[in-house]
Amino acid sequence: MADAYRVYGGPGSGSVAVEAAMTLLGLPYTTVDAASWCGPDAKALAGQVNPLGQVPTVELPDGRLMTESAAILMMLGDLKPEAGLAPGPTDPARPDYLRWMVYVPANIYSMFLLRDDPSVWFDDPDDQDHLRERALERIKSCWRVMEAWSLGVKTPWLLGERMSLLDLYVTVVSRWSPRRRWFYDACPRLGEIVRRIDALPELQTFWAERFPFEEGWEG
Ligand SMILES: N[C@@H](CCC(=O)N[C@@H](CS)C(=O)NCC(=O)O)C(=O)O
Repeated sequence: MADAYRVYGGPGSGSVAVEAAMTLLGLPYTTVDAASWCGPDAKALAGQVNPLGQVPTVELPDGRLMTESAAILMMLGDLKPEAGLAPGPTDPARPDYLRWMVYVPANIYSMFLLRDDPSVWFDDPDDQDHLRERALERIKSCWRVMEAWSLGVKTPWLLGERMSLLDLYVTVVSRWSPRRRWFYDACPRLGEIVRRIDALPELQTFWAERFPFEEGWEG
């Protein structure tokens, strides 16, 4: 597919948010399994396209590379304004969109490297366990902050009457630790929104392939 995006990622990874957005926006893409859990060569594959060896990394149709999940999502949303999944520059919802699209990776997604590979910071296993626990506490407190903001939003979706890529992004990231049972309990308003995204008919085939609702998936 000459005009297709190539998404380096993996099932259950941050690439799922990008792939789901492309699915909703009708953008053609192919996937390359490059998340560390996809096999022995995956990390090296990710390293060929991203100096940090991280996914998602996207090769654009013109061959340029793009990293950073939120930046990729915002670029895609702006490419297809007619889809209404991203408030445009003059939309009153734009400040909240930019704020929370950056908040999620800056404060929550970034904590997962501390949990997945604490040896980057500490050699001692006890220190590593401590870092893992503290990172999880930080993730929880950051979700609570977002929940408190969302309680003031009286519309069906986080940014108004229309679903946006922010709702989608939160849906994917909220499937990771501390996982959904905690999330529904601590963040009921966000929980209601992500469950609506989980249930979108147009994403059911996609979820089954890339982030299936398997036994015990909620934690
Ligand atoms: N800031 C990046 C973070 C990406 C990230 O941490 N991806 C994880 C997989 S979900 C990863 O590749 N981890 C392996 C590593 O960091 O070495 C983004 O928002 O896209």
